[in-house]
Amino acid sequence: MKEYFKSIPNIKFEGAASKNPFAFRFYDAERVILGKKMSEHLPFAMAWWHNLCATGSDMFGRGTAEKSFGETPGTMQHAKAKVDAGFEFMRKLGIQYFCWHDVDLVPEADDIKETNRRLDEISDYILTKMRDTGIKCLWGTANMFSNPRFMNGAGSSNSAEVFAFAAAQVKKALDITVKLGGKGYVFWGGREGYETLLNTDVALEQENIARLMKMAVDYGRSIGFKGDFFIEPKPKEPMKHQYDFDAATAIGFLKAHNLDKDFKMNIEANHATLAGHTFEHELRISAINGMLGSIDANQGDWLLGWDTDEFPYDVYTATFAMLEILRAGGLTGGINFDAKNRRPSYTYEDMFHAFILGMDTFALGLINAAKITEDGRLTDFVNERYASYHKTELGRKIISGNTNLRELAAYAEKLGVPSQPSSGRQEMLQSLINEILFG
Ligand code: XUL
Ligand code: CO
Repeated sequence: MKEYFKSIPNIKFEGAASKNPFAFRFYDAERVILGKKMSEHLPFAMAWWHNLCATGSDMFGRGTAEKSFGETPGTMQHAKAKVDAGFEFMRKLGIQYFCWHDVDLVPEADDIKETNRRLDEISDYILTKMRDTGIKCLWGTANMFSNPRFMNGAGSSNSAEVFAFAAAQVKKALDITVKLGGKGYVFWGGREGYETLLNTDVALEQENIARLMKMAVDYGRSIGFKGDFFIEPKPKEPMKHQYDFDAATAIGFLKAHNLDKDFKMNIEANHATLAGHTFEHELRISAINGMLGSIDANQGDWLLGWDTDEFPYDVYTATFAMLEILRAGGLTGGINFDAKNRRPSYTYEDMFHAFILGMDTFALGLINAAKITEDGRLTDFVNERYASYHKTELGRKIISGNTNLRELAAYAEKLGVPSQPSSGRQEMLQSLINEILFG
């Protein structure tokens, strides 16, 4: 079997003092934290598209990275070489899962029947690799945004024929997800949005997206898919207005269309920041609705307004994200690096450095979040801050729904003036975090 990343060894944990750029300093798969192995807390996944397909091309220039893996792009030999390279890559890093779009796996043919035949062939091949390595499929999805037919969206297209092609792609992507034993199936609404209301029937578009999702649930369950469906919210890019703006919007949409029992959120960090939220905000909103499923781990750039999909480096963000994940009792999905190397970092070595950075950043996030959890002072503070709802008769009446405006108005009049709410102590708490992290 050909070795693609010959110069790169298996990446091992060597500890914080290691100066070896091909070792983990913080990610120690076997280390037990809060009763679970790091590898269980952090089910890392490789995104097929960024890692095996993308070459760094942008609207100003061609790709810089060589991803032919010795074969001609656009052929099934190339598709198979990507499988071989991908499994070698994941094995060397100890990554347990992968995620894909249909057209990441095979070159799309002009006729959908031929594309589907190619998907059958490549998934047979991937299955043999999965059996050999124990590496699993986290989720699959259909790319319903690249082909020109999806210029006006997929479920939200103005064309019923395009809707039918979107349905055909979802059906096939579900077949392959089930065949590969995927834990989830993702809907990222790439072009499910609009540019101008002047030409758009928003109500019909949104209802049609829900119809497509309902058909996916019905079909998926009929072929034995027991995993979660995920919506991956993003407010804009490529469309100006995207319907799945953020977690709150997507959850409201799912509830309005009775889809909330089958769907959870796949929260991407850079999408959160595009929506004007922190990553942890999106995780919290998903978790309190019982819909925290999976995450796309990456980060944006505070100075740029688009989806830069950088590998996670910001340890504070990873810490607060892992705190939310621990609070929620973990993810039903995993941690997919929907992230790409910067264009000038174009070598095979850089692909490994990027994953080492991302995995170590999340390992640090987990270690820190466990310290904050075990310390307990933050939780105690929040509990105390809301004590009036739990420790007084008035508060208990409000949260149990056993009072009304008349009674509360009488209470307020009797009191005349409420006592001052307690201080939020934000700066003290921020110091506390630094003390726990660096003290
Ligand atoms: C695009 C994005 C997608 C989804 C899957 O911003 O995040 O790659 O993760 O379609
Ligand atoms: Co993503």
